[in-house]
Amino acid sequence: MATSEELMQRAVKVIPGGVNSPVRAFRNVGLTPRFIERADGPYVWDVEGNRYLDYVGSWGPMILGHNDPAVREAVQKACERGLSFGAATELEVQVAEYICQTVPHIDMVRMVNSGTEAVMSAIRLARGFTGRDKVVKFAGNYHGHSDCMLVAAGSGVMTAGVPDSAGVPAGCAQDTLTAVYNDLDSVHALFENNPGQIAAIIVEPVAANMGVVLPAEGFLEGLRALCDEAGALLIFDEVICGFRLAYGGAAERFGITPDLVTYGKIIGGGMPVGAFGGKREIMEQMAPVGPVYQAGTLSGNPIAMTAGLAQLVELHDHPEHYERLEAAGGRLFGGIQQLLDEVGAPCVLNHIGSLGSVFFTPDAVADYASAKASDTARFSEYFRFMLERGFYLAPSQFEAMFVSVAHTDEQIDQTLAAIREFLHA
Ligand code: KE4
Repeated sequence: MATSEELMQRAVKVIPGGVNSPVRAFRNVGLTPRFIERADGPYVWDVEGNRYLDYVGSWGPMILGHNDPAVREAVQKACERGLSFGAATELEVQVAEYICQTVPHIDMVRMVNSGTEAVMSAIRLARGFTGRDKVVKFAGNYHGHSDCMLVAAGSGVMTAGVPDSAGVPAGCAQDTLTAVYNDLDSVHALFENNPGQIAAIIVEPVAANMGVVLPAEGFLEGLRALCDEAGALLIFDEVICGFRLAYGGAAERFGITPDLVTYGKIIGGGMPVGAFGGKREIMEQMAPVGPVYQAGTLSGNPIAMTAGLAQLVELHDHPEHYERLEAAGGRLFGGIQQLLDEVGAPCVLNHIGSLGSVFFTPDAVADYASAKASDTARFSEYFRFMLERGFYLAPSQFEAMFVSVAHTDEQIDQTLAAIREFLHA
């Protein structure tokens, strides 16, 4: 059996950085990534047979735990009927009906293959529906890697965005305006400076890509009001929050109705699925009915739909799963907060439900600037300490811990014991 080191030496020769997604390279923590060979329940095993309690959960999809029997058996059966047809299927109708019947703010939905694709399509739809070009996003929010979302704030918050990646033309960035998360004045200023030009605001209703940052009291309500006032659309990017913070996501948890919502991760049950949905009058602008084009060879793929539907049905029909997620998250994050208080550690913990992040900074983290003040070297020590003791955390200060239904109280207590040891080391 090859080791992770050996596999990484081979991988870097044929895959850029040895990985198919940069964060997996463990560069932020200065380690060779563990090559994972299998997973079950709350655990993953690397190629050397080391077992880890998994707090990444494939970055969110594995909310029921890995290898959930309901999802696995449905997929195994579906494979016998063929993997992909590139044609309309009854299953796609069932999935769309299920989502529209169970998520109040969705009249229509279109399936795609990733969160990036869902966001890219929703932005194009908002621009097509409103006839406007500009979009507001927030520093520290990540919405996938489509050109117009890889944008940083311009020199002043009022100016057009600047590319946040090589290869993104200024022309793609100039219509993306960047505001400060939890700062409604910064959003209001953009509307003032771009009257009648803003198609949409896109926001992570609970941010999880600068680490977890919760919306301040009134923040989401303020965005809703600003959009209503300006005739812009409010897009909730629920790729992480969707079906996690509640079955209806952050929209349900915070009681805010977005015009469009994007999904990924959980909606696929571990298979590559994204989706965007919302009000009928908006969604009917999509081809082939309306003028906004979007397409995908594997969109609505029968195996992916089978996995996603099995997971959504399991979550929707068993509300006790959400009770467990809240209880498990409360035990873990409540326990971590207690440890931080006990030790007086210069750390801040942000958490909600089964999502949370420990920031290695003594000051409150409410936006990107305060998140970036964290001591990433200290985070790396924490990450390595936990990995060596069999706890698999996201390899970056600016990601989240994901708790699943499969994590037991005993495993959570073992995690807390390891964190206590680290804080006292
Ligand atoms: P994907 O294209 O990776 O399926 O989704 C993009 C995306 C969109 N919106 C939000 C709020 C997201 O968090 C993501 C992707 N999340 C990251 C983890 N922070 C995926 C991990 C990775 O890039 O490998």
